[in-house]
Amino acid sequence: MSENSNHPLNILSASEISDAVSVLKKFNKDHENSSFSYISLSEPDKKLLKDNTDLERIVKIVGVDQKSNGFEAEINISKKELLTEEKISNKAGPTYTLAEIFGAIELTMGDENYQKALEKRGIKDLSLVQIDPWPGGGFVNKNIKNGNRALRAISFLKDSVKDNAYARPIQGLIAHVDLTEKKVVEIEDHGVVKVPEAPARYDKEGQETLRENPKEIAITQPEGVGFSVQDNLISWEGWKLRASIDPIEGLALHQVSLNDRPIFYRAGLSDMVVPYGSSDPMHWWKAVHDGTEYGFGTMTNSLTLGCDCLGEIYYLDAHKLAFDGSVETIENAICIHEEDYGVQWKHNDATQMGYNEVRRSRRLVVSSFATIGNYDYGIFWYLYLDGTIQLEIKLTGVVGISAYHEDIHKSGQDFKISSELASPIHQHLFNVRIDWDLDDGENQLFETNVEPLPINNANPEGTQFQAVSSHLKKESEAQRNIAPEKSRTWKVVNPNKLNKVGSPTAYKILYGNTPTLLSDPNSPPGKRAAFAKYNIWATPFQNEERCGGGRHTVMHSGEGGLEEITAQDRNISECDLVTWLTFGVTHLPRPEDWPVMPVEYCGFHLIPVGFFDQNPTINLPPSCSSKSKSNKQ
Ligand SMILES: [Cu+2]
Repeated sequence: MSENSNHPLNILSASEISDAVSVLKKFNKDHENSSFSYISLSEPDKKLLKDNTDLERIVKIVGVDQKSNGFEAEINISKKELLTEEKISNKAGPTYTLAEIFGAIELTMGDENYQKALEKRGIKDLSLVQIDPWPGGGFVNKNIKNGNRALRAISFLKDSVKDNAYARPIQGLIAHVDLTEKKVVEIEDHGVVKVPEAPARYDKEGQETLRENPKEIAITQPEGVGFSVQDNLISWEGWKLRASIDPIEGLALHQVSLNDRPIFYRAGLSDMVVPYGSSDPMHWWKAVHDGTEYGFGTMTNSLTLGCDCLGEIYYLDAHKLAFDGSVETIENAICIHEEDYGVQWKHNDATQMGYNEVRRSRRLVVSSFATIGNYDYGIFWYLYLDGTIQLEIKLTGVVGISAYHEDIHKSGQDFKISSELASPIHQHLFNVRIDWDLDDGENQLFETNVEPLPINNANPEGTQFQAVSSHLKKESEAQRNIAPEKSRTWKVVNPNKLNKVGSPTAYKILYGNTPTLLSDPNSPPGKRAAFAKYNIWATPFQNEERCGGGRHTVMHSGEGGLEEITAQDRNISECDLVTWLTFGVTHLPRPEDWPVMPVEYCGFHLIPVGFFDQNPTINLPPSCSSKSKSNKQ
């Protein structure tokens, strides 16, 4: 990627990040000892950007100072000026920095009472103990002073350096770490449960035998790939979009258009929560916001060619601000490639022998992976030839785990996944914010339900049903859940652009089966993750409204999220529309999820409805690959 290209939405370069930090430290010497969690482009006003691509680059840096106070600074890197610097309220603090996470591990490891609790369990070799710090889920230990930042540390035991420590949870032991005071304030000990013994390695060397290698599938594109990339601008089959990595949201898409018709301006993960539903003392309090508390972008992986990504791949690197103010490059952070996707359309004319028209579908994949603690999440955006856009989240990694004990664990809340281990019931709920720009204008939101018609003279046999659409005109009307029995969908409409049949152009939001939040609305997770109460919310665009659970969520009790954002009940009847889509998985762990979980999927589709006048792939030429072989040839 060239360093000097200047589109306002280009990915931040390494030199821009180091320049920004230098400017910040030059204007405020106190930041020599600050630790950082976030840098991102302050994206320019989208109206300004429409007619002007030569704009100054402004970034936002977030972190915590030496006294654990959060700060947020805006820096003009084009002019090397510090524009603003504000303290972040300690009621709702910024994302944990890696310095705090490592600090919590170190403080726990060095705590005498923690070491004594380990000794009670027969554990003396600290080098084999793995400590995982967790946010408190909105529950604050009584010994943590109001306004201080904190983490809880739980522990696991390895039998060697390369071992999977999650096989041996150290049950009943939680260290409460006050990050502001830099000390362990309590060792919570619920009693000794035998540490499980069986190993659960998932690497090659950890398996007794490996099955025979399946036959190779080689994906080659001898004529080259069908897409082109310039900086972070991707073009493919009429689609144009930009991709970037935001420290909190992870992979974000910008200015998505098809045949020069805008669809949405920006889409990214606004928040995410993993509430646990078990009564086990190791888990009941967990409800981590993996985005705003840890950061999908900060935890993004470098992808490996041929392993993570198969075929003809184009990679984009991302640069992040490390906790110490240096720049880290995540090589191969975003993977771009094409995939064959089976049949796009087909008809076999039964009246004419041999008249068989078939066209193949393909999709462009823009993806990334982030590892947050024991879980790994793939963010996969797919663009299809027929105008469909799909977001798929891939969930994998290692499930939360406890040493099984019949007095602690309850069927229905804790699932035995091996003879020694139980894994608690929990949810993974994602919220994606989409800033629509459908057909370049103001948009409306409709809900469609399909309902049976009453039996009467017009419907004497009760065979009839109909689609009933209603215009959602206020924020309060647009807080809705899926209803599979009514085939419920929502439609984003441009009322000022009509298609050939005279209806406004539109895209519909189509979910699969997806849960909403199960925590009580008055519980800390219920308040902090209120965004997950509804599958859809809608708001009129406001630049600062980016996070469904509030801009900063560390130690907060529910301020600033979608409930507060929509409390004014603003008019959305025709506006610069933003939808907030909640979806996810309620996870009942199974033996097959151990020792590492096969990928589980969730997400949604955005499908054109009258955006085109007919099947937009009708003009696809037939392509019957001569390289395919069968048992007959
Ligand atoms: Cu899970």
